[in-house]
Amino acid sequence: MERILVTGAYGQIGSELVPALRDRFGVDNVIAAGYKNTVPPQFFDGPNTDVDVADYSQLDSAIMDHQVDTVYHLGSVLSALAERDRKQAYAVNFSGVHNVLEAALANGVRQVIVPSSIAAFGPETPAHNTPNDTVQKPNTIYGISKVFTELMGNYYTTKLGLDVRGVRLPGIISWKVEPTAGTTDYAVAIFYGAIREGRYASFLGPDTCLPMMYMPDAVSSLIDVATADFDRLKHHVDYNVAAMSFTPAELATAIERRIPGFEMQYDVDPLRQSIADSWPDKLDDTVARQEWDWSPRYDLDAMVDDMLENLRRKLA
Ligand code: AKB
Repeated sequence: MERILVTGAYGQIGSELVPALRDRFGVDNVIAAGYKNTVPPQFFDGPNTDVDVADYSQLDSAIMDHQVDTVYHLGSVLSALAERDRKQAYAVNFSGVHNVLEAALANGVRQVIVPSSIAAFGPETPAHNTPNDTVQKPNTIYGISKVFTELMGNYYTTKLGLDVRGVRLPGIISWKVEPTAGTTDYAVAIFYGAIREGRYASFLGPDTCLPMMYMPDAVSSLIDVATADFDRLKHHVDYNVAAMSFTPAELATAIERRIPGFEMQYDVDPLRQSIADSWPDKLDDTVARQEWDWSPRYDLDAMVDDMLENLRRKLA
């Protein structure tokens, strides 16, 4: 039986991954771990705990106390905040990953799932149809931590026998919980601006093309890679997954088609623009399709329709 611990459980992805895992594996078998957060009411149906991933002993106790055999490690400081607070980024993104892997090994955990990101690529990476296996060399703290995560995960799998898996997530678009501190967050904030005020000022320039994905596909990518047949996998923590790529101007046009009169302005933030400029604009995900049948459901139009419908209902 699966006993799953999810770190970063109350964040943008955790808030949707935990219910999906509870549906599939039973509410009592999925332990949501936040850090100094009040437990959101929608998590009251199952077990919750408080874990600082930068503290090995807290992870060790949570895994032991709840007899965990699988960890989804989502706790992470995102790209823009990591540039501003390198100390916190190091504690969470480097020590946190190391602690999770060591605590998993020490307690006989079967599997660890940990997302990487498009941030694991850098300015020297081919930006168009970025291959799965190519030059990485990111120039951000967050990106460096994701390369560290990929390499450590692959090491623990091949050398130490812990089954570690992960995908390189693009910017994630969702309506339940707003992301904070990322570079791709404009693609969520724009929907709030469009519905509330009919306008939005983007902190990325109009032609900044980035890979993006709608939340249901992101949740599927994590569960699908976790449940894939190990014998088919030639990679472990470093799978490109793609769904759509667009610029702020293209997203604004798609919204304007549904909300006539929507006004897009640009108020570029140099920090986040420079991070975005170092990332690919479109990933080639052939390897994930071949090794575990990855296939996304949402393109730009399907995502915009679904976002507007659900966010209008939420904000009404
Ligand atoms: C960020 O913008 O930092 C994240 C990511 C692409 O990993 N959404």
